[in-house]
Formats: sequence, C-alpha cells, structure tokens
Amino acid sequence: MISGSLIDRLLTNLSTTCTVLYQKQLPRGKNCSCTEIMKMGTAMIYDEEMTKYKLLWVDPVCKIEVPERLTVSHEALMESGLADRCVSVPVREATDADILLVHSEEYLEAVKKTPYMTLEDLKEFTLKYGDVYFHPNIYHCAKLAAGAALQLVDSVMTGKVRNGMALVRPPGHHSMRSAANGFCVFNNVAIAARYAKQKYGLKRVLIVDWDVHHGQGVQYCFEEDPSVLYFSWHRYEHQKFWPHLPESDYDSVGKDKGAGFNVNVPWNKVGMKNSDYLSVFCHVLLPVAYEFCPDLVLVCAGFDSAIGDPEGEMCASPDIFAHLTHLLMNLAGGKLCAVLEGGYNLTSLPQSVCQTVQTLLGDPAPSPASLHGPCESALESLHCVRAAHKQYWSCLKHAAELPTSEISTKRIKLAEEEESTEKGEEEKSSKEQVWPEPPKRVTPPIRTAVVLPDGVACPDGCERFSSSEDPDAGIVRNLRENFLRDADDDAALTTLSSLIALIEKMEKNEICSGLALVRDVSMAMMCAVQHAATALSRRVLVVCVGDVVVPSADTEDGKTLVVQFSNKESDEQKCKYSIPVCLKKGCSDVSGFMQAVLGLLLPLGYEYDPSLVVLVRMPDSGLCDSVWQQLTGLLQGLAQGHTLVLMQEGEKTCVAPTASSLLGDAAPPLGQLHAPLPEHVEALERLRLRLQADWKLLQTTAPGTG
Ligand code: SS9
Ligand code: ZN
Repeated sequence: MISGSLIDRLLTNLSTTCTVLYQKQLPRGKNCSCTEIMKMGTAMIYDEEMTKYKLLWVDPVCKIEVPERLTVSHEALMESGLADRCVSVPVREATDADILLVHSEEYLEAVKKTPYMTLEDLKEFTLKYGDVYFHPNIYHCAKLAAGAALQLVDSVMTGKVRNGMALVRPPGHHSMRSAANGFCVFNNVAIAARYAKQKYGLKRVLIVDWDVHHGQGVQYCFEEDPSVLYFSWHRYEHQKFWPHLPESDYDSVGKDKGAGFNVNVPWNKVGMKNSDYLSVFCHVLLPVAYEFCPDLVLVCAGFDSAIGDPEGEMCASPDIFAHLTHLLMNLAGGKLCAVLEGGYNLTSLPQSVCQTVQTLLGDPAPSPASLHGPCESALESLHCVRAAHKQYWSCLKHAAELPTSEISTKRIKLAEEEESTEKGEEEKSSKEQVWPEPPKRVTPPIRTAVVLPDGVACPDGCERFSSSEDPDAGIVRNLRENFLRDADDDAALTTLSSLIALIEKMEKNEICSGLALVRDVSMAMMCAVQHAATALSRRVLVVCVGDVVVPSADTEDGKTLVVQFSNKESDEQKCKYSIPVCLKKGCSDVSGFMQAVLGLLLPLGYEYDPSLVVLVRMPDSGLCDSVWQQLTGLLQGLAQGHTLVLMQEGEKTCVAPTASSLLGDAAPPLGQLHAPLPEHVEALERLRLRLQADWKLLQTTAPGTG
C-alpha cells in the first residue's frame, strides 16, 4: 500500500513533466527522484516504416529476410503488455555524418542512388555484394535502422532510460566500410559505438554479438581499436558455414593495439544448447568483460541463435536470452542497448525478443531449462578461445594452452566432416524443431520484503515484512527446540518465524526476494535452510561470504548446495554439495573474488538450478559494497530471483545497497580489474578442476585435448 503521505511526497518530488512522461516507469510505488525513475526505464524503438521493403525477385538465400520479422516481434511485445511498460522512443534518420563514422563516402553515395533505380538496376547493384538485396525503400529504412540505434544510445546516455531495445530492419553487423552484405546495408551497431564514443566521450564500449552469424563488419571496423571490445559467437563448422572466413576463427584476436579486443567463439557443430551458451558467457565473455569494464554495452541482438532458426540450426531455447541479457545488465552500470540483427524463425524470434525486453524491464529471469554441461565441440571451442586470449587478459592467464592438435582442429576436421556431410544433410532437412512456448513470467506483487529491527528504516521500494498470522505451533516448537537456546527469547522467535513466513511467500511467488538483519546469522541461516529444504522440499543454494558456521549434515542429499567464501583454509571439501572457496588473502582481491563468482559460483548455481538462494554476509566478509552488489545482482538470475539475504544486525549501512540490488538496480561498475592474486588464481583453478567431474558447467577443456 502506498500511504497518503508517500503520495504527497512523491508528487512534490517530481516535476509535472517528469510525472507525465515517466509515470508508467514508476518503479517502486515509493518516493523517488526523477533520476531514480529514469534509471529504471526501458526504451523500445520501433517504426512500421522499416517493414516497408522486401525482396522483389526470386532468391532462395534472401527469402528469409521478410518484413514479418519485425511485425511479429512488435505484435508479441504489444500482446504481452511489455510494449506498454517501455518508454517508446521515436526513430530518426541517421545523418550522412553518422553513416560516415563507419562507411566510405563512395559507398554512401552509391546507396543513395538506389531509391531511384529500376528493378533491373537494383538487381545489378545487388550483385556487387554478397547475400543481400536492395529495394527502392531500403536506403530510407537503413537510415532509420542506424538512426534507431543512435536514438537508443542517446536515450541511455542522457539517462532518459536505463537500457533499451531497437527493433530494426535492415540488420547491420555484416555490412562493411564499402559494402553491403548478409542482408545488412549500414552497420547500425558499429555506427552507434563510434557515435557513443564521440558524443559522450566514452573510453570503452563492449559489443556483444549473440547473433548466430559472425559480424565480420563489426570486427573489421574495430580490429585495431582497443577502446571497443567485440565479442561474437557464430556458427562456423570449420569455415564451412557462411561467410566462410578464416578470420572468423578463434585466433583472430584483433590487430596491433587492438590485439585481445576481438573475441571470436566459433561453433563447429550445429545444435548448440543453453549449456553451451551459458558456459561461454561464464568462462570467456563475462570474465573478459568485467576486466575490460565498459562504459556502455551494445548488443548485436540477433535471434537466429535460438532454436528453430533455419540459418543457425541451434537448439538454445528462447528463454536463454533472458539469462544472456541479465548477465550483461550489471556491466556499465546497467547501460545496455540491444539492437536487432538476425532471427528468421517467426515463432522463436518474437519469443526471444520478449524474453530480452522483459529482462531489460527488470523482471526476474525464468529458471533455465535443464543444463547438462557443454557438448564436446563447444568445449573444444571454449578451450581454443581461452588459450588464444590468455596472453591478453589476466582473468585467462591460467587457462590451458592450445590443444597440441591445434592444426588438426582447424584443417583435418574440415576434411573429415566433408566426407560425412551428405548423410548429415539428409538428417537435418527432415526434422522440423518443436519446442514449448516459454511460460509467462509472472512477477510477484512484492519485489523485495525486509525483516529489520525496529530502529532501521525500510529502504525505498521495499516492503517491511512481519508474519501477520501466528506461526504454526509445530514450527514454533521446532524453532524453540532446535534453534533458540534461550527458551523465552521472544524477539528471536519473532524474527525466525518471520523468516519462515517470508520463505513460504517466496515459494508461493507472492514475494520475489527478501532481506533480513538478524542477531545471529548462523542460526537464521540454518533455520531458513532447514525450512526450505526439509519442510518445503526445495533445492537451496547457500552462498556465504565470510566465516560462518555452515550446516554440513544436510548437504549430502543434494537438497542444499553450500558455497562458502572465506579466507580460512578449510578442510577438504566434504561432498559435491559443500564447497569451500578459500581466498586466503581475503575478498579484498576484487579480481580474484569476481573470478570465483563468474567462473565457479555462477556455473555451479546454474547447473544446480535452485528454487531458493540464501545469501549470507558476515561482518568480516571484507567485501566492499560494489562487489557485494555485483554478487547479489548476478545471483538474481537463479531461482527466478528468489534470494533471501541474511546479514548481521550491525550491518545497517549495507541494507540500502543490498536492497537496491535485490530490487533490480544495476550494480555500480568495479573499474578495470587488475590481475587477481596468483595464489588465489591457483586455488580457484585447483578447485574448479577438482569439481568439474561432478559439475559439468565448470569444464573449459574438451576431454583428450587438455
Ligand atoms: C547460408 C547463407 C547465409 C546470409 C545470412 C545473413 C544473416 C544475417 N545459409 N546468408 S543476420
Ligand atoms: Zn545472423
């Protein structure tokens, strides 16, 4: 409930224009300043005009690039109610000056003539380029597509919104300085990156290209530029797949000053799944991106990497894009611009677009479907990419060397596969993919509930929680018998019953996340975990930072997975479900800690797939707020955002930053990371190698190549 006085304060705090423009963005039903509101919005950019060109002749290669790609995506956003929750930003035409940031004058002048060409002239012009078609209206649309990307950058950089997505045609990532290519005319995202650097003085821009094709146009544009980090994964099949370039392979790492700032992950098999994608994020992209520390993230958001796409032939489900998006949302203070590229299955495309936009809006991600670890071919790619980049990134310094059979992974395999193509071909043409529609993501009415001692104010946007009903007599008896030493400690009993009630509401999806300040963190943790794991029979991921007595008895059955970060050398790990992560010199080694979070905790968490995360912070954790917020934010990708944070009563100053992360705000950037302490790297690597027999998502090398 919003109280009268809160509404009054709200109205005084907001200027009239701001109220009118951003009303629907009001994130929390609480008083917040304009900046707060703007921090929360998501822009959506779309203009029907971009559906007004199409292929005018017969061409089997180009026939999949149809106007309906845009209309079905837009309709899905409207029908799901997501469009209404976005700030709608108009497109504009990119100017000549904008286009010339990336393209040559000759090329621009040539494209400028296309609106006046006859059909025959258009066909002839088209033949100069690969896998693309022209139409009298495509120049106009290409200017709008690039302009849409620039409008999105402006909206994010001026703080009008936190993030956003542009639905555009034609796509951009294949077009080069002086050439159209692969359905692309102007390189929308490359232009946006140059523009953002120039107009806003950005030092570092990250481009994540999750389209299933290699954006060679983007690569060429920034190859020598260390201020733009380009990451692309793409169907490659040892160069057998379009655009058949040797420079799409893992060993194209950038040139001269830009060496290390081009990251290619070739997929050498079709059928890659959620595990393969997540594994590359955890073990390559995220560590490198955190070390790079971008001021802005641009996504070449192509959805031909989703299941059902005729080009990609991959098997990742549409809801994987919720996770890919989420995992990028704590970089650059949340400044993320997604620009549509490919996506040719008119069912999986709109589903994937909705997953992306809903995540940008801040809704918790759905639980990822069964993750069984990456396939052998993906592991081989992962291994090669990490090896190729180990000299450039300290987070990869410890990565395994290139497989000794390096040459063979490139060449002999190609020959081998050529032999077997024919039977493979038959197989694939006969089966049409089917997959379930992603379930509707229902966001609980209450985002974050807090259990706080009387003197501590409830943070903006949270709801103070205390169990209204009297706790169940059985629960009270259990609490008194097992947890409360002092039989009449009523305050403690109240807190613990509140925690239990809170967990039950999270289980019923009435509340998303919770935060509690408690007198005895260990006791609260045991009580919470016991209730969730035993009474509710849920899988609980327990993440402890700092020294806390962790329950060990209950871990063996797999109902809980305990990951404990501490600086105390603990005895050998007891079982697969109890994992001590020792950072001897403490968590103040931010790089070492992040390495553990990205390369160890996230993959473990994803593979374990908990329905609740209990995150425990001890006063001696040694973590600064921004690292803690990164941890809290990243963990929201698990258990549909059901995280219960427990902190010691004294840690009052930590309440606001924690609440902010649970509410879905982006964590502040950590700055460019330095090398982690070598002894931490060694310890983490040893642990990862030991655990990867039990946890497949921890693997980074293919069997037989390590
Ligand atoms: C290979 C032909 C590829 C070009 C595809 C361009 C996609 C842009 N089957 N044709 S995202
Ligand atoms: Zn593509």
